[in-house]
Amino acid sequence: MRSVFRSLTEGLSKTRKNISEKLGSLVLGEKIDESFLDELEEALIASDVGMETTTLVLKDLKERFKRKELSTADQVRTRLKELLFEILSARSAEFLAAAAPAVVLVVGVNGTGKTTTIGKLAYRLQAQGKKVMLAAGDTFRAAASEQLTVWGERAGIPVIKHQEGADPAAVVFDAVVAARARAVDVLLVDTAGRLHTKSNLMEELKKVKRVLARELPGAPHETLLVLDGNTGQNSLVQAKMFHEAVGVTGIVLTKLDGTSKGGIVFAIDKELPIPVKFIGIGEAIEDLREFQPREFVDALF
Ligand SMILES: Nc1nc2c(ncn2[C@@H]2O[C@H](COP(=O)(O)OP(=O)(O)O)[C@@H](O)[C@H]2O)c(=O)[nH]1
Ligand SMILES: [Mg+2]
Repeated sequence: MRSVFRSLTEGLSKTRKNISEKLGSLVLGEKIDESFLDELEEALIASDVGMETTTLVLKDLKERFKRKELSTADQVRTRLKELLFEILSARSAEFLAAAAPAVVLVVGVNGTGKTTTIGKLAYRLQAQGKKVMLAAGDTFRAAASEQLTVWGERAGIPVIKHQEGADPAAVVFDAVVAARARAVDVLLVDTAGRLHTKSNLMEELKKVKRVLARELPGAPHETLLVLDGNTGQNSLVQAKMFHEAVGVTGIVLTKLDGTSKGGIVFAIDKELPIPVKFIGIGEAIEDLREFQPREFVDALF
């Protein structure tokens, strides 16, 4: 079995390169000075960690440096890891503690990995003994619901779909009826992601959400926003926009097996009250993992 740690470690290469080259540029145990910390600050910003987190982290490191608690690159590394871990573990990230049928609405810009994530999540929930159903809420292109059907067939999971161009709210309506009738535990709802700068997608998503809430009190129980780990700071813009429109309860950060700058995790954490719940580390069905702060920080160094 492929190690999660290895995929993550390979994937977070850009962030690790920035931070570790700085930390590793000195022989371990060698004395550091104030300019070392300034350069580390630049390296963190270049890693998409974000201004706020960088400032917070550097304040702690500089104070400790002044108090002579930190004097070597090795000690800085240890403290930095601890700080980043504390930041990431401050938010609880429990996924779906809700009643059945629980509805998970999956939103995000085209190409971020929504449909793939649904396929992986469906497989994962099914492996946990849950009865799963999928709703093909991306009716914009026929290929979108075909893609979801392929994922469904792979795991023997039913897919509720309408024709191309149909109203996604109508698909969702039918899916809730079917999920209730068949005593489904989790209904995963795929959505379109085109033209995220135009308000019609947001209006469409709001309508889907309204219909869900009307047909099933408490639904959607989770609204997952899928972000491409390679996108960097623009992910923050996307997150704010979707959060404003539909209220996101968790983030899925995909493609961390590529050359991603995973530092965006810290920027998201500081700017939005949304925990990262899952990470995607490949295109295969088993390549979705729960987000583990310790593992993530370890992979960065
Ligand atoms: N390497 C990698 N590719 C991914 C991951 N998640 C999704 N993809 C790929 O990203 C592309 C777009 O995914 P898709 O699910 O169709 O995105 P959607 O438009 O948001 O539904 C596809 O080629 C997926 O195989 C991931 O975690 N790692
Ligand atoms: Mg899709």
